[in-house]
Amino acid sequence: MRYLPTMNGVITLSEFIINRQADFPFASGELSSLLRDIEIAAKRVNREVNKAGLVEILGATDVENVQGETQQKLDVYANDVFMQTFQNGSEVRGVASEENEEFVVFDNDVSRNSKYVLLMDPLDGSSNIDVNVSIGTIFSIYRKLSPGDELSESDFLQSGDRQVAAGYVIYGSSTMLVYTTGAGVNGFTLDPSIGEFCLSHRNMRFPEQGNIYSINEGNYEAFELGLRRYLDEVKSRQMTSRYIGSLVADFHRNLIKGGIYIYPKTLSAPEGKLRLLYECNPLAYIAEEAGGVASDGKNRILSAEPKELHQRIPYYVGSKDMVEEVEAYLRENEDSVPD
Ligand code: P6P
Repeated sequence: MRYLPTMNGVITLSEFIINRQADFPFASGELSSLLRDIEIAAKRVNREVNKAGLVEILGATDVENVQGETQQKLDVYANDVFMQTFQNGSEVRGVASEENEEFVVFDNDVSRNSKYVLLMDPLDGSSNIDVNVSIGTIFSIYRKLSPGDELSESDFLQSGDRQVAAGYVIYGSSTMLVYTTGAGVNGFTLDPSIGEFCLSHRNMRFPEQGNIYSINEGNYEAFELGLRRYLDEVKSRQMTSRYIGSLVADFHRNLIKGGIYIYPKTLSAPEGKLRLLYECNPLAYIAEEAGGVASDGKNRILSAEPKELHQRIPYYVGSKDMVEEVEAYLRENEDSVPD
């Protein structure tokens, strides 16, 4: 007799990945295995992030971990956890991380034949840890381009359109993993009672319109004229300003409620602050898969041709109508002399 579920069961991330793999008949399971490696590392980082406040309080006594090592700064710790997991998992040939100047190559026998590379910001917004504000991990996965077991920087300098998967983990009031492989965006919430990420937000969509704008208005005077006029306009409509200072947290809230996140160029930082490869591209992939838009104020983020690993780019991401409206303000004022 065929089993017929008697209740709407909980679907774990692992089950979801396996079910989805069936949708890709030629999938060899490596990407599924890599996504599960990310899940394992996220659980380990989550455990330490949740203690961070305690460590901070105890920080004066030089907290040591069980190996007798001095407690590392959490963003370096997170980087180590992900790197160790990827090395053990052997599903990526190499990783480029915000925490490492150069990309890292995994040279064990299995990794040598891996066909993927990964880029990540292991713990974005980590300056917020000691004030207990949500932080996040951001990751982006590409197929390796170099032949055989060779690997070069060009394998990491691919446009965002070529990503095979991307996602983020948000360590907040709950811990969530949100990702896409190009067939929509799904969110999984960690259930600590069973230690599993469980499907909680199926087929996430950016509301086309929103009422929230996220930007550091402390830099208002340094913004270009079109952006200042846009901000003046949204204030006149009494829209809601929400800026956490943690990209993943602002992006996640806007994805659910509708809104726009802006980190623009300024006179002193003409390329803005955020990194193209491991912050803007993965979230842009998620945004577009969820019906949103991501641009540098003029051009689509996912079309940008990277020149170096840690390059920055101005960033406008969120609800379609909101990004398109601010782009119009920028276009109409791009040649104007500032007020
Ligand atoms: P500012 C965190 O350092 C970060 O990269 C993003 O997570 C955040 O949105 C932004 O920088 C905050 O930067 O200059 O407004 O403090």
